Amino acid sequence: MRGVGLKVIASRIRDASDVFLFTHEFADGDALGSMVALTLYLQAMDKSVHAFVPGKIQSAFQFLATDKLLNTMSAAQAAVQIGAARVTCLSADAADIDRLGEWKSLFLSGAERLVIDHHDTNTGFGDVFAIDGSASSCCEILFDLFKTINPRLINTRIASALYAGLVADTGSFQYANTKALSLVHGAQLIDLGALPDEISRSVYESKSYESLKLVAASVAASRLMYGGQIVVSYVTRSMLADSSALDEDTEGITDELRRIAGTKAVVLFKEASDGSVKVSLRGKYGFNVKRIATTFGGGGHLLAAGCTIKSELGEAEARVLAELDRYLGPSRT
Ligand SMILES: [Mn+2]
Repeated sequence: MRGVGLKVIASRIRDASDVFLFTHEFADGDALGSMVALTLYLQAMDKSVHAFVPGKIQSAFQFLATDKLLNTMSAAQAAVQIGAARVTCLSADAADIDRLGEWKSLFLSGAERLVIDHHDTNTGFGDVFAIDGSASSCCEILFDLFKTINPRLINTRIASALYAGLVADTGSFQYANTKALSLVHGAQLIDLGALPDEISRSVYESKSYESLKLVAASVAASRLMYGGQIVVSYVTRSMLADSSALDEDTEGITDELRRIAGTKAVVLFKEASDGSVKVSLRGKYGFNVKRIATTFGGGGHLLAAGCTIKSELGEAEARVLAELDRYLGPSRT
């Protein structure tokens, strides 16, 4: 654990009366599970709490009541409240401040800024931070935090949100970040009422037909490179339009591509609506993709990382491949 540790974060939260919560753009299961769990837990502590999630919230997590609990306050209302009261801002699961998207300046205007994260690349933004790169998910850290504050406040809904984040970030306890402790935490959350079958169904079997068509298009467009070690694929604006899919529907594509035997890494180039290219990287067999993401100002974990390149798709691909050449040699076929 880098930073202040959970006891200090716990005492800052106890002292707060108004809390604004923040997480990263394209919020995944861990990000949304963290926001829902924190909202419910802080409500149970009788805090005034509002969560600000950038962009649109993916529908797969509606079973956690994301529509009722998150993004309930407008930017204008938030600005009024943060000007009138002492508001503690807490970011969870965001590796750097730019990932807070449109809510970055709101986070910065808080009276106090706390950061909880499990991304090794997090350099510790905010006034006080607790970063545990060995935790599988931010939800695992929050579970410890809630136990530190008062374990009796962890009800079934909070346990379900934490379990959802744990399942999402470990790929159902399959990825290398799955520690013995992750399974212990999973078991404890089931004891507290989380339903593993219901949550897995919601996380993995509640995709829109459009998102599946987008996965199919991206698999069809993929290329095996570097002697089959790397699979590269794309999500272009026209692929999104053709499948009637949304930007957030790109979630499952890397999971599908990483299933190919013999591949060490997946590189997915996604054309964003603002003209930049979002690059998602997934490694296997210990292939470090974080070093590639950080070269382009991104971050993440050893085996799951990402970055944004402000250029058109062809140039972004050329730059990332040039970086891969350094590790895999110049033969791209
Ligand atoms: Mn996470």
